[in-house]
Amino acid sequence: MLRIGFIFPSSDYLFDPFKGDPHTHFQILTVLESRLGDQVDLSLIDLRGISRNFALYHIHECDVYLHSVYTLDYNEQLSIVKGLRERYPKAKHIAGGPHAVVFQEECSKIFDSLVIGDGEESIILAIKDIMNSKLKPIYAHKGCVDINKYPYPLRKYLPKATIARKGLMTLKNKKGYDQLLSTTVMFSRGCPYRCYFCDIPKTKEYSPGIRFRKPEFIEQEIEYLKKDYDMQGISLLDEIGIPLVKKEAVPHLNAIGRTGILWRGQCRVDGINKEYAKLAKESGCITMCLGVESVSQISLDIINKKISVKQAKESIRFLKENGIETRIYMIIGLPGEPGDIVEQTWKFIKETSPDLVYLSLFTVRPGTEVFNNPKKFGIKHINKNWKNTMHMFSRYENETPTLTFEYDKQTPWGRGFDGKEIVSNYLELQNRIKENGMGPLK
Ligand code: B12
Ligand code: SF4
Repeated sequence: MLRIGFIFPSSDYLFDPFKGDPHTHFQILTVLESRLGDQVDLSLIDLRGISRNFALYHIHECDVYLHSVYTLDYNEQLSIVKGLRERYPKAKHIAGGPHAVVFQEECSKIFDSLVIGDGEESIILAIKDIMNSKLKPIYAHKGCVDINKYPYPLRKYLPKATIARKGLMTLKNKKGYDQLLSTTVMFSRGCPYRCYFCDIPKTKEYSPGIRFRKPEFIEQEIEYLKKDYDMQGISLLDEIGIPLVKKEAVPHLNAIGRTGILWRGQCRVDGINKEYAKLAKESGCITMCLGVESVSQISLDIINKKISVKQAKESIRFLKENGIETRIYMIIGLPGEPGDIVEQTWKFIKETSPDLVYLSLFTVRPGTEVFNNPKKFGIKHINKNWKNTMHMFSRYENETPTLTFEYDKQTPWGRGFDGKEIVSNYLELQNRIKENGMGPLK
């Protein structure tokens, strides 16, 4: 029996790594189990909460280790592979994930094999090849797999207490929701848009577009979570929380609604209209987060967001009218921002009155259009120290953020802000948001 361990790194840069779940790992392990059954012994090696220095003590011997490489985890994963090679020299290491897709050459020197693009079929091939001592250096799957062909991702690879937990459904305006047993879910794969700051375009070269789980499978998965884990709430991590076409959106929401579960989600501002807001509420939605990103239409256009500030205002209104707690994601430091971005952003927040505002500082991530063509965005320098490419709001309570790039003095849209101005704009807004009780909930 081949022992396969999928390692989930410490994620020690996150405020609370247990807010999320290892969905890639659940999916790949479930597929391996359904296709290779008793030929494999599978485990999810969860290093969250464990100090990087002691990680190796928590990793048991396997014949194959799997790694999903994110930029912020890359250095940790390098040191884990190095340590494991010393300890278990015969074990093979297979990697996939966003960082491996962008830096294939570099990653090929570290891992024995790379899985690029959708991994379901490639991992079966790779494991069969290992069984026949014929592992190839790369398994690239061009085109999309049909995600409805595979069983829903099983959670049994982690203890029950890690899966069903409290604190994910907390509301700002209503008490008691923090006590609901809940988890995160993913009902889609991919995104059809091409925002220039977003880190999935390279992945899209392999698997373009967006795919949703069929309504009946969504229902089955939620029923499984209710039955085996007593789940009362789910947090949808899909970036496009509601399918883009009406004939898919309505059955999708109805399927969630039939299960009677409470849910929270996120979507683009053009993903909500009057009808969807009402349907979402009826299907159990208690809070929705919208990607407003910026109140500068020029910035939105430069980053190819393909939304308008007017749409953002309307969507916030539709959600609030339906009693859905409304949260917005915003970014400060984007190309094209006007000199009075702080005042314009504050005016927008006061006027639309969202319940919470998650404000991030713009970070340039590898694989994005901005990273690949900085000149086009008036950027003269990008810092490639990956550990700074972190833009989470909860980090800056006791730490002053640093920018990971520098604008030219003169940019295609006028004067470029210097780093200090951008950080000061960010902190000023962050303070106002906090003082007005609109900051992220703890
Ligand atoms: C859900 C999600 C999460 C979840 C689950 C993450 C996970 N590791 O499973 C949580 C909330 C934990 C999370 C956390 C973070 N995330 Co996240 N996340 C996503 C999201 C929305 C979907 C990923 C997912 O689980 N999809 C479902 C699975 C089944 O599909 P998949 O991951 O694409 O994997 C398939 C293939 O890519 C391939 N594959 C991938 N890896 C591997 C590995 C092996 C061995 C094999 C065989 C195959 C394989 O096979 C899978 C099946 O086809 C993506 C955006 C996106 N649309 O892809 C961002 C995304 C991956 N996250 C991102 C980031 C930045 C983060 C954070 C660092 C957040 C932050 N604070 O800044 C943390 C990192 C924590 C961590 N250590 O994982 C970036 C990654 C950028 C980068 N270059 O690293 C993305 C691309 C978002 C973005 N647009 O910027 N995330
Ligand atoms: S920012 Fe959102 S809408 Fe834009 S490409 Fe990324 S996931 Fe898609």
